[in-house]
Amino acid sequence: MQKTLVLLKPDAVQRGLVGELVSRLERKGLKLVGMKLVRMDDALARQHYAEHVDKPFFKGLAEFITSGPLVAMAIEGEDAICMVRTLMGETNPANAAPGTVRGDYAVSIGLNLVHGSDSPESAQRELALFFKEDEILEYDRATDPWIIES
Ligand code: DAT
Ligand code: MG
Repeated sequence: MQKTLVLLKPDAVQRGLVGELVSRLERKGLKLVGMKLVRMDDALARQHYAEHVDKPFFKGLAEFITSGPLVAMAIEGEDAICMVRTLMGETNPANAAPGTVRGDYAVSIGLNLVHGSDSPESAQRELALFFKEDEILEYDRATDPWIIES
């Protein structure tokens, strides 16, 4: 089992797509183990996007990501990191396949609706930026209709 951080970015909240995007993760069978509405500030943006701080697009990225509330989620599942990235689609919506979030709903590389951690190390680091330990709940396998115990 893996945990990963998913952000429904300010454009998703503003466009009223939160329900639809949460629904896509739920229908896939991924488990929601933490969720909150967050307004990122500059300091958090620099920490979260540490790998991009020196890139030319960082200023715009930071302005966008701090521009309004976003939904932060802790998502759990087998291969959750890769599954979320596949559901999101390519970073540039021009290359994102139909059926993915970015393929279906986005036209701009900046306003691309979702974030998903890209490795187990990033997931651990990023989850800690948005959630205290006790804000991520233990997932109850006993009630999971996707799991057949023999
Ligand atoms: P991803 O969000 O798919 O992990 P990333 O980590 O490379 O992509 O970049 C983080 C975010 O930064 C991305 O969602 C949108 C923005 N971004 C990336 N490359 C960009 C570019 N060339 N121009 C503008 N924004 C960019
Ligand atoms: Mg990334």
